[in-house]
Amino acid sequence: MPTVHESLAAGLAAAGVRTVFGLMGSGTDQLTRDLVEHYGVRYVATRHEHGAVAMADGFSRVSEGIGVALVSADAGLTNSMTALVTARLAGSRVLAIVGDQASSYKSDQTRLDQIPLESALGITTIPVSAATVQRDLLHALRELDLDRGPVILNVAWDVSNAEDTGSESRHELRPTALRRDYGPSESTLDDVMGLIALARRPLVLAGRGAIRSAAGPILTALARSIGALTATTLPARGYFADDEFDVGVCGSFATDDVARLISETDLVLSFGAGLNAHTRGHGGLFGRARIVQIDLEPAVLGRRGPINIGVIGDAAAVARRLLESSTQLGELTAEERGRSAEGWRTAETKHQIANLDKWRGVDLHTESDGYANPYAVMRACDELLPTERLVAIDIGYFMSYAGVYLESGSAPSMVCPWEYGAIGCALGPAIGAALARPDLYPVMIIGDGGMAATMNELDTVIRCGIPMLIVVMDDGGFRAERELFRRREQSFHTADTPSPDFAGVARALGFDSHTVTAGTQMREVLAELPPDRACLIRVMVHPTQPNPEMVKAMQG
Ligand SMILES: Cc1ncc(C[n+]2csc(CCOP(=O)(O)OP(=O)(O)O)c2C)c(N)n1
Ligand SMILES: [Mg+2]
Repeated sequence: MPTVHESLAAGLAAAGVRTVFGLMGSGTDQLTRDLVEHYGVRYVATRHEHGAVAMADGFSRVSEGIGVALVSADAGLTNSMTALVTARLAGSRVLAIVGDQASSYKSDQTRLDQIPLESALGITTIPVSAATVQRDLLHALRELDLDRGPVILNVAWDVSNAEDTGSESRHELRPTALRRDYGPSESTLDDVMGLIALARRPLVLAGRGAIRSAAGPILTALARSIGALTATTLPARGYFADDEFDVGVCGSFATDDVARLISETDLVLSFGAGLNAHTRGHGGLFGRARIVQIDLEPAVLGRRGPINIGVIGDAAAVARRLLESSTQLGELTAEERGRSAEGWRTAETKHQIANLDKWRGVDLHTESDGYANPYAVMRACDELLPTERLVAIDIGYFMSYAGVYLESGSAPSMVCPWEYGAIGCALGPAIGAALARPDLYPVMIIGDGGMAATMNELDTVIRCGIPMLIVVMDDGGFRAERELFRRREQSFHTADTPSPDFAGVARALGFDSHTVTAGTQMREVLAELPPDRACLIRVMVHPTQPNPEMVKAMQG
């Protein structure tokens, strides 16, 4: 009879897991070893459990696969909590296998009662037992397949080492494909078609859920059929790159010209987007447009703001049904429809979109001694880095420089793990995403505060041989906090923390590194950048550099 850890390893391998992230310890060490030694699974050893879960999260955000993290009991769990909550808020397909103490240890006061703690995170928590281990894993995989967010498998170490007493009734572990099997009623779709028929300027908006359901071609066909422009959320950036009627990113990080265009819409068809305040431009972007939100997860519908119709269903499946109905609509004359058949896809709009220039009006030149102009730095990145790139952005005042101005490659290639608002949230996901998508050149934009909070994983970048470019926007402290103090007309020196020499630290860890104090210097450095080596560039940014996009975003 196999042990529980052997059965878990076999089940994970059978489910197609080829990469796991972890920091081993009580409850997960045997499983880690089995996965590597018996199934050839790639084990990414992280320096902190936060990193393990964050990397698994990033891995799942840009790939079809699930992200698997293995962390140990007690402090392994508590160390991973910020990343677990982030994954939960993002609905990421993360399987966290968490060790636990044997039940006989539970009376020891230093031990946590883990199950209530895990459940309190709002995450589906499955305590693995020796009699049900295979069912437990199947249950977890099915939850993940249904996009119900992360799952914790809690494995006490005595259970891990026990015999799998249910193994006699072994059934084949095959992830299900239930998620596309159900859809909305005819009458709901009729209501949506009613709004489409009336709309003069419809907008098809795609979020991560649309990418997950591979809805791209069908959404483009729908947009063409109903005369809609297309747009994406920031994480789905680039999803409609080939459509000449695509306006790009919708939300707080859209340029003013794009925001003006989007605000003319009278119907938003949102596919797999959470429609949070950022996407809605803090309420201002969609004006009085009607909003139809389509999502697999009922709880998402209308959660972040008013909508007119909520449709439960898979993005591609719903789009296909709407496309079928819209074909009939296309047979009506313009008069019968009350608007032209081309809708918003007119020659004039095409011209307007073709002439969008995100750099128009941006001050790329003002620079004080010793400090680089951050817009010039972003422009250098945008123009000189390989275009098929992954872009990860951390949290801070600097974030809109990359959010607005740095394009990413074929979607999904944006990693913005901002759901829990934690500084230092993005390096782990960037590493996980880079390992999931070695075809993309990984670029990480982070502040000095965020870097200091997460730099323990720099070494993981090197050990994994990831040719990542890390750009640290270093303004010697917490610019976002300075901004809040400034608004209250208070002094902000408490938000200043002089940075260490990140370039020197990175060099010691094996990175190429540079310190940049001018936009032109950034261009020179990037022009010489070897694409196959990890590199950290410390960009010195003025401590009170104004950033109108961020001021706007922070007002909301
Ligand atoms: C875990 C955590 N602690 C504190 C904060 C509050 N906070 C938000 S932005 C920020 C500043 C981050 O500094 P840095 O990475 O240098 O970016 P900057 O704002 O300076 O551009 C802080 C401290 C937070 N969001 N998350
Ligand atoms: Mg800073």
